[in-house]
Amino acid sequence: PIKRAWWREASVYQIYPASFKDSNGDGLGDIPGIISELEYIKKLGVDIVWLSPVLQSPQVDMGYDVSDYKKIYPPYGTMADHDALIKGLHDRGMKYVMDLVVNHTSDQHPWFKASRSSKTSSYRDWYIWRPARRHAQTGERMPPNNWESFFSRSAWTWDETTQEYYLHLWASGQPDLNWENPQVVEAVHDVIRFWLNRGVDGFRMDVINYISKEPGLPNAKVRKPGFVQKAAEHFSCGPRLHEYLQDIGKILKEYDAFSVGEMPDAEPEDILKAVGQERGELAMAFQFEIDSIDVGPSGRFEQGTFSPTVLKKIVNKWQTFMLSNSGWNALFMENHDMGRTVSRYASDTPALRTLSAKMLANHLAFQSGTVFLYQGQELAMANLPREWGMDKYKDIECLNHWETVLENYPGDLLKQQMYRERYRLVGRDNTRTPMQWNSQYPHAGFMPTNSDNTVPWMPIHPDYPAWNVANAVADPGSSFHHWRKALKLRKHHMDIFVYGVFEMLNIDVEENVIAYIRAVTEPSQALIVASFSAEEIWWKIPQRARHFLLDLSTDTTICNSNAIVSELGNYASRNDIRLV
Ligand code: TEU
Repeated sequence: PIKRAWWREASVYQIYPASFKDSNGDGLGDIPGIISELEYIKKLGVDIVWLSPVLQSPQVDMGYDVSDYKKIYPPYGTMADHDALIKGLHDRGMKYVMDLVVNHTSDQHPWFKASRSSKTSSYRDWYIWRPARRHAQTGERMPPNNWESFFSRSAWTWDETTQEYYLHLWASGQPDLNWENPQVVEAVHDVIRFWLNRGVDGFRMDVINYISKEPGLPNAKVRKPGFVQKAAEHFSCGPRLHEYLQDIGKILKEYDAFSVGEMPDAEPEDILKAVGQERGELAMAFQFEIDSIDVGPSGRFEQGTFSPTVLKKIVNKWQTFMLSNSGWNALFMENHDMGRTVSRYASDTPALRTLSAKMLANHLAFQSGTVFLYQGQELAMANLPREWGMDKYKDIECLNHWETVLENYPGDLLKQQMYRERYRLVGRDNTRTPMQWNSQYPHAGFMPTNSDNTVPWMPIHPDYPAWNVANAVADPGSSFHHWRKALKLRKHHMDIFVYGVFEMLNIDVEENVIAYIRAVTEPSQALIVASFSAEEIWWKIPQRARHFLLDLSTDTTICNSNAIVSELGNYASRNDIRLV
């Protein structure tokens, strides 16, 4: 049976510091800006705030390239500001989770500078260096294997000074740490303790399942034209992963710290080994099967199509799997690495945008697991405007990919347009436009009014006059209040929504409706129905759920707990319900 724990009952709000609130008018969000909006975050009703990286970094990958693990990136603020943020959250009964990026560092980190300085450096073995191979026919210098970086091209970069390649699964500015080296493991444990002793309540661990690579770093299977190949099977959940996570888990346990591992490309069995409640490793983990529905198997920018039926099967799989194995789900549909859910999975047209956001909130907020909400998701923020040119895009993943598209398809405007459409649908820039606080021209309240001559680091979405915090908080029918009520309702009925059982309905019925039951013992049960149809439909209540209906379909506000009983009463006799 699932043991009760504060982190199972909590909901988490993810903040992207560069885009949340700029307090000093330099065009970049910062920590004092976040502190100035803690009352807003509290009003939403979340319990934990997770900040994407705020540590010292050359910002090659927006801070996911750390150059000093014990220093705050100065444009975000000082260590005192960071302490004040932690205190501000604690004073309001909330907790602070830090983004821990330890699969790799920045190439500007002193560790890497020493490592690349010479083959005899005491830091040489902190990273993954290998000699070149030679092309069988041409004798041309080749990388040690055919692994492809997630940011396009080879995952190896040649270093002239020491005449070897170094591995980087991401940008060449993000060299992978060598976790086989006990000194690396010790240095990471020191960083974890440093921040826990500073009052941080836990960590989100960046691509933590990649830290153990398959010995010998073998070539990946050839699945597509060209030399470089997707190679996750050789570094996802490698042979020593759970040994490393056991060590980290022991430290976290000393502090009763929160943990969520980001585990792309991981199989359910491996995730369960990381999050099983008796395992002593992590509390929960992000898996990316939902994020993969509408992207191709050979990469997020290849063609794919979203399907509610596929979503239904993935949700059912993970809910059932974790609940029956005493694991735990990290529930999310939006973060800083993907498109906005209303545009990607529903509709961001004026008529359907708020309804879509409410429907998606219902669908996510009442599943079993810890709920994660990304900044702006509560406002139904949408994907970038179609007419924005590539000059507006800032994300290295997208820009590197676009470079390869122009190289591989020069003059093929159709192909180029197809990829442009993919960037707009699933690209990471979509969730990195500044938070829209009010309808004030020209910066939507993201920057101080006296900074009109400064351009924000990322353009503000032009729909901010209508879609912003001020309007959402003032409008009882907004998706902001819907999320607020959903989180409140979830807390009111933890026995159902946190600890209750889960049962998906109509699992084999091809329909645009995802309906599931949460239950403890009758009559405390709930039926959550989400319609992904753009039209209003009538939906027959399956016999299984007939006797009890918690109508959270999008056209009714989320009721508070006592109203819910009367609400249920007048549905009991009905055969079907109207879903908007
Ligand atoms: O992301 C890893 C990850 O799974 C996604 O970025 C996804 O793999 C990527 O978009 C390629 O499809 C984490 C961080 O969230 C991301 O922002 C970093 O860029 C990345 O790791 C490297 O640190």
